[in-house]
Amino acid sequence: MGKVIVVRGDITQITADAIVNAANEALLPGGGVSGAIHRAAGPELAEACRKVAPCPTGEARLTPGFRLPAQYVIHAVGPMWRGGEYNEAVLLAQAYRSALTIAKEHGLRTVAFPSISTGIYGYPLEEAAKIALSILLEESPNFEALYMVAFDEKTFQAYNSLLADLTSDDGTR
Ligand code: AR6
Repeated sequence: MGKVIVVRGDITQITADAIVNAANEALLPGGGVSGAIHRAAGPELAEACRKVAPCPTGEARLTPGFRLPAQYVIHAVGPMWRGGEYNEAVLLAQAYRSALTIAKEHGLRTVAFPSISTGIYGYPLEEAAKIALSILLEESPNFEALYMVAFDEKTFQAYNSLLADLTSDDGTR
């Protein structure tokens, strides 16, 4: 059975079969983790994105990783937070599931995620973490390892303590 591992760091430095990008529907470089991934991968990434764009919210697209240590980038589009009554939770879950479906289709064994939608898109961290980790735990048997890469301490703590709660076997969950 595969593992879900929360790490603190910069996803552009992670060696995995694929890293996931928190992308926008146009698959344009943008800011946040997407900007960082495009800078590290080089200009070929924007060109590859152009060929597979657009990507509706909740879906994902695969490109090579170019100059990244990761072989592939899976571009997943999470929802913009608009107060919680616009299907945000369903769309966020779909973004994670779509990324993992593409990974399985390509036989990828290790995939690293950023915290999709909780930066520029404003999704509340704790709620997003519950959705993300429940899907990663459910899908982990299909992979060698799934990583959640937290860029800042607050995100790291939120995912780490929730993962501990969700995987404790003392019967309290
Ligand atoms: N490694 C890992 N996580 C990172 C990194 C990094 N190098 N840099 C930032 N994060 P965001 P969103 C974290 O805003 O909310 C872009 O312009 C960040 O701290 O990147 O889904 C896209 O093009 C946060 O925890 O993505 C879209 O237009 C998490 O990554 C829009 O922003 C996600 O924050 C998507 O917004």
